[in-house]
Amino acid sequence: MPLIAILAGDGIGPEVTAQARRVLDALGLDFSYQEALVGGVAYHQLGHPLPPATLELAKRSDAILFGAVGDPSCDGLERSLRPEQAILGLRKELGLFANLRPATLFKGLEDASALRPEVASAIDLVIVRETNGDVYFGDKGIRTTAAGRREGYDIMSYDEDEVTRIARVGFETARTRQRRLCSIDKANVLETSQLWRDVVIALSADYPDVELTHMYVDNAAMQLVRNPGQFDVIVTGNLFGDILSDQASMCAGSIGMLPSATLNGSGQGLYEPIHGSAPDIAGQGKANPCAAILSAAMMLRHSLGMPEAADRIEAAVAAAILGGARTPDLGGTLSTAAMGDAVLAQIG
Ligand code: GGG
Repeated sequence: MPLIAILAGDGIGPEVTAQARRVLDALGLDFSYQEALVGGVAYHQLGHPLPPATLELAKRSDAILFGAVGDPSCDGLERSLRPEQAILGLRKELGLFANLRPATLFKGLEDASALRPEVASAIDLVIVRETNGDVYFGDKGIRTTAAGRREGYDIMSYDEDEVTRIARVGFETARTRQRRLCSIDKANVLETSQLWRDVVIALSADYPDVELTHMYVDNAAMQLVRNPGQFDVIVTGNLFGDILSDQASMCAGSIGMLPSATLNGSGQGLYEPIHGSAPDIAGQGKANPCAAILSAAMMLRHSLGMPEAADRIEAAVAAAILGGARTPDLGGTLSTAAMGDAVLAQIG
């Protein structure tokens, strides 16, 4: 029986994860679940955002269903103890380097999209974001300059093997879709991006059936809004992918609609909504659980070998949305649990 580690985390994480769990339970399949603390709540109760028992559970699980981390009460802590270090630590410790972030506008959500109506329905893309390198993991600190001023630094780096393995995920993902891959970088300014581009071009020889294009990240941010239909699969680094996927989420109606899968190539994966802990609405039943529910669907497809069950969940979310179910982020009034009910009512 597959073991699912439930790491609900902070803020709205437990609320949305609970709805994903209800939907999984309704499928009538056999899973075993184990829960552990992560993020700010883990720091407060156990002294570390990623306690050893949580990491140990994550390592032996078949898949991790993750909520969100982030807690304003931890703002003054040194960086290694901040809640966000839990998700970075899990990605590094488990080698989870490929973060797939699909952004699609569900039918019925056209009004919620931040895009102009004539282009809104065209958004249907996957962002493949690298999550083991870049400025998130490079040497960093605050030092004193010769002039006596404090200077912060975060080193951006990728080696060619790291670029090759994420680019390969990009090409392979494109092969499951429309065979168009756009690699996003800042190669006109950054050395890291020049290497990135060279490596992606070299790898493209293995994928003659995939159309490869390149775009600077600033242009990509603009093109995403101007003409989202030009994108099929985007492959990019950790920082650019983090930013562009939040932007893409508003094109798809709400950050509450975007799920993600982070994979390490072994079959194991971590599944989480792309949104954070949203402390401003935590505990109020206002959060949209769709991204968490859709993350559970990605888990069934990518880690648990249950694509039909994944299809059932995705179809149920689509039907609930088409039927008018809306949480406040989508302009509606449903509570988190009521949105979960609306999805459950559609599970066939
Ligand atoms: N569920 C996503 C989440 O908790 N995000 C908080 C965060 O700090 N994420 C950092 C990242 O995605 O790189």
